[in-house]
Order: sequence, then C-alpha cells, then structure tokens
Amino acid sequence: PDLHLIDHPLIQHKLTLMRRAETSTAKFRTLLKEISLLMAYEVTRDLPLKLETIQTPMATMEAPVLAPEKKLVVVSIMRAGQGILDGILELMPSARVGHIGLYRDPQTLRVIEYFFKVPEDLSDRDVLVVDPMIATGNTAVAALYPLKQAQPRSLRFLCLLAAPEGIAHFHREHPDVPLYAAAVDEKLDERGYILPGLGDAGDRLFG
Ligand code: HSX
Repeated sequence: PDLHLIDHPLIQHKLTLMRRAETSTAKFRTLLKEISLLMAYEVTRDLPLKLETIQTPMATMEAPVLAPEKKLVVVSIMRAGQGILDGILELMPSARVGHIGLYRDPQTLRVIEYFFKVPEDLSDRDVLVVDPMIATGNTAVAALYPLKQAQPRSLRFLCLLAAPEGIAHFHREHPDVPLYAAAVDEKLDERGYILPGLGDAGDRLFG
C-alpha cells in the first residue's frame, strides 16, 4: 500500500502538542498550520519544474522554476481541511483551491455530499486532497470518487492522523492514490473516533 509516513521530529513534536487536551484553539490552529507547511514540503517533492533563463547580478543562467501551467490544486474537505489548506497556501500562495463538503447521515451512516466546487478542467493538474483525520475512511473514500471522474494528472491525499481501519478502507477503494500521514494511531472507538487521537479536529480548530 502507498502510505507515506511523514514523521520528521518537528512534526512529531507539534503533533504531540496538538493531541494534548489542554491545548487551546488558537494554539491548535497555529500548530496545524505549521505542521501543514512541513508536510507540504514532503508531499510536493516531485512537482514538475522547468528551466527559465534568468539574470543574477553575476551572470545569465538557466534556473528551475515550478512549471506555471501545472499549478497545484488543493482540495479541502470541509470543514477541518481548512486548517491544512491555510498552511499550504502560505507555502504556495498561487495554488488553486477546491472545496468538498460531506456529512454522515445520522440514520443510514452513509456519506452525503452537500458541496462540491473545484477548479474547472483538472486534466493537466496535480490535485492534493487534505483533511486532518482518516477515521473509518468513509469521508476520504467518498471525496476521491468525484475527483477521479475529473481525471486530474495526479491525485494524492494528505492527512495528519489515520486509524488502521481507515487506511485499510482507503487502500481497498483507492489503491492508486498515495496517502500521506504524520501518524497512524491505534484504533477507532465505538463511535468511530480515533484513539488516542486528538478529538474532533473541526471542533478543536473552530470551537
Ligand atoms: C472528521 O471526520 C474529519 O475531519 C474527517 O472529515 C472525518 C473523518 O472520519 P471518517 O469519515 O474517516 O470516519 O470530521
């Protein structure tokens, strides 16, 4: 399975601070943003470059720049994905942005899409989907289907924390989508929350 664990010491340390129950909303937000910056560095390692002729104070040279026609699209799964999106946009201010809104029907437990807006024509773009948590995996799995229909050049998923059950579900449904996470936790509780986890990421981010 295509699971990339991004466990840089700075990320691990900041994640521990996020997990602590006493960490405030303000601090939680800052930490998620900082971790997202660090993870974005790793996730974008293979972005395409092209050479441009530039002039340094000393000489002319062919220097690498990000291929402009290939602007990355970051798709945030509402609402907690916003926390990661903010960090990535700080690093790549001209990235394009999409939003997907999903909720779980309390009766049927099925995932229902209530919002879907992504940039037009993803066919020559790299798409990075972000959501801090993969618990059962239902949300991530559902979010990826409509994106696959848009046939982006590449598709990958970035989360902070994942449960083994959710990772297995993700890989079963989308074995072709690389998954990046900062940590894999122990298990899910009976309500589908990650243990030991960090609680509800949306609530901790927004209150
Ligand atoms: C939380 O639940 C997260 O931000 C995700 O959107 C979702 C993960 O749960 P699951 O669908 O993997 O069980 O709001």
